[in-house]
Amino acid sequence: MSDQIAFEDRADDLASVEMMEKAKLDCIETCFDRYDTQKNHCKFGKEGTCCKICYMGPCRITPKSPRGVCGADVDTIAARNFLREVTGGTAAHSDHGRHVALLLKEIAHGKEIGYGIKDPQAVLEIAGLYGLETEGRELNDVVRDLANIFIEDFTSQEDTIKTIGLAPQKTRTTWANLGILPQGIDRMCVEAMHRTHMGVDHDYKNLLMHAFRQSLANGWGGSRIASMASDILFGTPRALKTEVNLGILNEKNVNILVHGHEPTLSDMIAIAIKQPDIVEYAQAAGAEGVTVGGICCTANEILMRHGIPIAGNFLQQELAIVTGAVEMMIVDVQCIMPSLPVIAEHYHTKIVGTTPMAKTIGAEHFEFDEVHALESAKSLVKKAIDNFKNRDKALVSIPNKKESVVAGFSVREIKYMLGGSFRASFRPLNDAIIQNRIKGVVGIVGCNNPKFKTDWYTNTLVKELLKNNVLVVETGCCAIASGKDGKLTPETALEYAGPGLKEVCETVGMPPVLHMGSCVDNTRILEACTEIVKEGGLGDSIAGLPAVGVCPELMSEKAVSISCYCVATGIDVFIGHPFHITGSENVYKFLTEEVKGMFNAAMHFVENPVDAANQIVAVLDEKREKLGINKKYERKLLEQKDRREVA
Ligand code: SF4
Ligand code: MSK
Repeated sequence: MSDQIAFEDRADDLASVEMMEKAKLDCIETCFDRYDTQKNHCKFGKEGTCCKICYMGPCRITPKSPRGVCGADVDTIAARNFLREVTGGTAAHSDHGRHVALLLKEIAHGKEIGYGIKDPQAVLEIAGLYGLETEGRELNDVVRDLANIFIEDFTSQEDTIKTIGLAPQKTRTTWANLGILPQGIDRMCVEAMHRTHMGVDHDYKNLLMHAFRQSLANGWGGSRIASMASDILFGTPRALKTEVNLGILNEKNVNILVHGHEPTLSDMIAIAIKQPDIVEYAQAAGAEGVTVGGICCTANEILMRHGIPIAGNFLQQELAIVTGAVEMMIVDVQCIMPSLPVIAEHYHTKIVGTTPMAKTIGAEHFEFDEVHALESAKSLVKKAIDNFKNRDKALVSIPNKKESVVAGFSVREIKYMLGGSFRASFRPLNDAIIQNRIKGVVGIVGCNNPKFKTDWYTNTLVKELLKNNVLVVETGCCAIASGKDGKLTPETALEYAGPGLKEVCETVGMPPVLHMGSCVDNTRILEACTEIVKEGGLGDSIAGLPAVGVCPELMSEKAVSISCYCVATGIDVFIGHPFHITGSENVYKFLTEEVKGMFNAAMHFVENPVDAANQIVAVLDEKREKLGINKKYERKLLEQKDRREVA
């Protein structure tokens, strides 16, 4: 076990530091220790210059051997590797979307199942986006039409996916002119695997353009479908208050953690723990009650809809078990570390997998019965309660650290915050941007990564941006980071906001950092950008908006796909460390410079968050300049006469 790096330099939040110290005392190896043993990363892998696509290789590109056995050069190899990463990301997000869409279809077809339509208003709103007739129709018929559209977006062979039609017209025209409007999501992924097979597409630019095309099938396809179908089934999020960090675990309660991405079972668990018979069952087992907390994006899903507290983000999944106070961790798909059962063995925690397509050695498998969903969820909760008696009190130590958060900012909720139910709209936000009270909007999204001091980049960047009157929107593990750092309560965050931003937030009653959901919910940010364009006064394309995306601690392939669809949509993306492409000057140049000519946006790799903030502000100013709105905002105290004129 390594003690080369001080624990305080490993994570920005003290709960994690405390649990790293406990892990060391308990002789537990975590990802931070394993990172130390892995950190002399292979140069070829890091730079994207290793190819193992065929069995004449693997080939590694060096100055002495500039081509693989087949003749592929470094540009082809780096671009093929990159496209395969984007494919992994697109597939993960979109398959998640497919599962929710299929569930929606089953419900619409009347299959007896333990779920229903929770948000009929969302059905009508979303049907309207697709131009579906709703007047005088049964809700179920409309849902069936929507489910069919969603599913066809996966299978369409020749037609462009319909969901892309939700983007502004000018943005779509850009894609059409570049020939990157995507057909079916499945086809886009299969085509990527075909094109990167040995001996197919060798032109790095052609490969990279497919990466953008395919990523659009994610951001304006699979992910968007996941968010919409989830809103229909589980409810469109509304602002609510809860807590975040490991301190949400309760020593007197049975503690259950839900971890992963799909909301289907976790949503039902959130309902199950409130049932009186479950509370009685827990009390009979000697506990005071049951606490459910979330890890990663499942956490964000049930936080946004049920106010269930968040125990932690990606790098806290192992540390949560180290508290010794977790009876059960229920996992589904994505971002689950295979080490969990190994760590759980040292305590009493049961790791339970719930989906046949994602199994982990050492985890128990639970077959969730969607037909009797609530009963099934209750039976799993009871198993966790039964495990309470096995807890070793001597091993329990829960950090006394948690923060309040306000979350749940769907686009509908932002509109409501801005204009109330009578005049719900983006107008006040557009006006504030035009008047330069708000310089622009920055989305900070994505994971954390033990290569960095956990969450430090996000936390530093948020402070810098708020100071510069930038409205911050967040999803995924970055949103959890800000929650832990106390930036998701209106009061604390406003302390950091510049005068213009502060004025707007105070007037509207909105925090300057908005938690918009899980990593598939990045599409809510695209949806918000679309609303801003529709509202008027800031150009006719997302590419012209003063908006930027940031992925501070790039970890997963999903983040690579997200970065691509943001750039293709015209949003510059800042990333805390480079993709595995640095071995190819041409690929690097294409993604960081040349794409700007096509999308009016590019990738930027900036390792220091203060430098990133300065460069982001420069990008926002440049976009404001082009819109002709880059004037200094003068705060003017109105006299009675002026007020009458305004009225
Ligand atoms: Fe080597 Fe070419 Fe095979 Fe890649 S595809 S492993 S570069 S021979
Ligand atoms: S969970 S993809 S570590 S955001 Fe969505 Fe967090 Fe990234 Fe997983």
